[in-house]
Amino acid sequence: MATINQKIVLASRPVGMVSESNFRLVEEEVRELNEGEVLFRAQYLSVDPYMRGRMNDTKSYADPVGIGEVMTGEIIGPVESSKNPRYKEGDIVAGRVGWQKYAISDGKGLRKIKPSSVPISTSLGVLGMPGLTAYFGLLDVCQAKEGDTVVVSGAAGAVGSVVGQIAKIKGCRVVGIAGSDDKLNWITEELGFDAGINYKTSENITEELKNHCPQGVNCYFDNVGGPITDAVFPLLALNSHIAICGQISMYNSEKGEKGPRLLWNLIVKRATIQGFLVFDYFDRFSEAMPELTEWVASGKIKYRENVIDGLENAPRAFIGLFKGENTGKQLVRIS
Ligand code: NAP
Ligand code: FER
Repeated sequence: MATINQKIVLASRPVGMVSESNFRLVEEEVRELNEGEVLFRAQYLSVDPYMRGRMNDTKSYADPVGIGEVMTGEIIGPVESSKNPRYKEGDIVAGRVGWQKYAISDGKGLRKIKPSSVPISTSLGVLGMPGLTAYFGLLDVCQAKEGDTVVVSGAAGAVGSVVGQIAKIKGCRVVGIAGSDDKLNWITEELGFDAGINYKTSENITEELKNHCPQGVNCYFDNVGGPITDAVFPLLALNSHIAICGQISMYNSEKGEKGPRLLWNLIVKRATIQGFLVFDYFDRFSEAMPELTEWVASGKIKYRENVIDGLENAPRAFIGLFKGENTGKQLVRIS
């Protein structure tokens, strides 16, 4: 009997906030494999904020998703059948093949996941792209070192939660900014952050930060941008480093954003601000992975996954990222 694939395609380009009507579920038969190809099945799909950018008709480091094309994204799961000598049935592989249940690949760009004590889903989160982003953004871009005060926005998300924990391992003081008291409880009580600020209820983020960062902010790891970033700038310490990792507060913005206007703070503090992409560090992933893996296996880095079941619910899971519905890494369990 033919195997039926399900995939989520881009139905229309969002104007402003993305909605479920921008996506469509389609079904098609899985074709026969050609020589050199491998068929694998998705157990989990990762939904990530960057995908919002791919829905726009603008070229960046990658092409936009075309209308009717499968949404871009990474899945992980077992090889079902293989005509590629490097992969055999049952191997667990991860690949950036889109929001779909089954994928055929020529093997290029696939990651084979070694069996280990941690669930395979971690390869899309704390031991995948988000974890590596945290690692290089904090240690390379922010140059965090013992004794530094680190502020991270989006602190209870996939990247931010790992940033704060690596900073603690390195002997930093860590303050996280996030959008609910439950999230703040998690990062302070369970993850060891020194303090947290709820940006949705705070009357004055700068004043609250000032209390938590008496020596100023040596490293600011920015996941969100906008007013939260404005609030951190006046507290930068001398020779501080700012990593621009993400600007999620503006990904759905319809109006042309102005700013930033607070750059004079960087003059006074001789601060360095740098945007970065995790893929810039591809050649160094093998340097980070053993350390991250050891930290997760030993419990020095804890993680949480927000799992929604069913490929058909992937759009809802994705949209939830922009509403703060996830604590930790947002995943879709497909089978
Ligand atoms: P995430 O933090 O797990 O999920 C997104 C979170 O952003 C939400 O849970 C929400 O938490 C927060 N948020 C949403 N809208 C916001 C707003 N208007 N203002 C403030 N916070 C808002 O996502 P992630 O995968 O870890 O990614 C975090 C950031 O890193 C994103 O900006 C992403 O684009 C970026 N990133 C960059 C790279 C790179 O290579 N440069 C790689 C991976 C990720 P609250 O409840 O706290 O609002
Ligand atoms: C992200 C935000 C933006 C990300 C990548 C980008 C991998 C890149 C955007 C672009 O090139 O347009 O979270 O994660």
